[in-house]
Amino acid sequence: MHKAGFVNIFGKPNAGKSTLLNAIIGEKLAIISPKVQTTRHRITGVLTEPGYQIVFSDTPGIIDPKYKLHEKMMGAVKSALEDADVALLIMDAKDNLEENLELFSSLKLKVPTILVINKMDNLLQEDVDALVKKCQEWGKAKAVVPISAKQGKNVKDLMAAIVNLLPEANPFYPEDTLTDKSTRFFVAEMIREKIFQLFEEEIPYHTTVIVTQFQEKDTLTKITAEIIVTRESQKAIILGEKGKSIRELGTRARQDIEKFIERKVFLELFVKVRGKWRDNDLFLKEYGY
Ligand SMILES: Nc1nc2c(ncn2[C@@H]2O[C@H](COP(=O)(O)OP(=O)(O)OP(=O)(O)O)[C@@H](O)[C@H]2O)c(=O)[nH]1
Ligand SMILES: [Mg+2]
Repeated sequence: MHKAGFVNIFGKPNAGKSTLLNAIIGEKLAIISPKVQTTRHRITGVLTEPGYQIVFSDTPGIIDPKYKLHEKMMGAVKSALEDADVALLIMDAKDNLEENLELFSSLKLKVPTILVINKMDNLLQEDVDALVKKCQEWGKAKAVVPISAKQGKNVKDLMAAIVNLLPEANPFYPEDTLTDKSTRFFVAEMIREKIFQLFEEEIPYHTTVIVTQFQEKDTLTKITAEIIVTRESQKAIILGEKGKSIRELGTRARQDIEKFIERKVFLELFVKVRGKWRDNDLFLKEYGY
């Protein structure tokens, strides 16, 4: 008997969805930051093991849309709600339980769900146990599993609970498949991650990144990317004094990209101002949303 299915991860911003996807797949597919709303796309990661194949989807954190980019992000959540065979409902152990349960109920999922209590490393074991008990009383999840996605703690138990709920099916993808996203996508995301790490306040939220050139040369890969912002003042901040900030950004991003594609990289970054790109359908489409 072979099992296979789509297991989609849902939760509030910052719950640790992307960290969990990476922990399960064992590759850094999804970017991570301490800031909310880091993930903007649905990102799949395929896990193929003897006896089963799981297509995991990381999704953007669930929010009330404030502009069109948010609407696109919630569109990615909606598509994942529709094709899940199993849903992982993940919350930060320190976040408000009632609020999270209300959100999870509002998703009206008809498929089996697992309630995942993440960041258990921030709690004492007795508090984790009490929280698990309360979650079990909720009654809507097939299983409640406390984990630390960051430390990889209990991820094996979570996997066992998932496989238990998987439908019987043949694999969807060849066994060496890792994801459905392109290398260009991951390169743009790695640059975006560094923007989330290096810049404060509104900058990361007003920024997107597109790869405009990706050329494999003999000894290295030449990549050109554009960083799109909404205002000249943001461009000036990203560039920094005498280009200091963008150089730092470029160095950090290049190191990650080199690790990912296992080649030397020459990375060239440009900053462009596109006012209101987040509310403009044409720009959003051009930028991959
Ligand atoms: N202490 C602790 N921190 C964690 C754990 N898992 C994730 N984090 C941290 O929580 C923050 C958010 O993690 P992400 O994986 O980006 O969260 P997300 O749910 O994907 O967030 P969005 O994409 O914004 O919706 C990061 O700073 C992570 O390092 C964990 O198990 N323990
Ligand atoms: Mg994320």
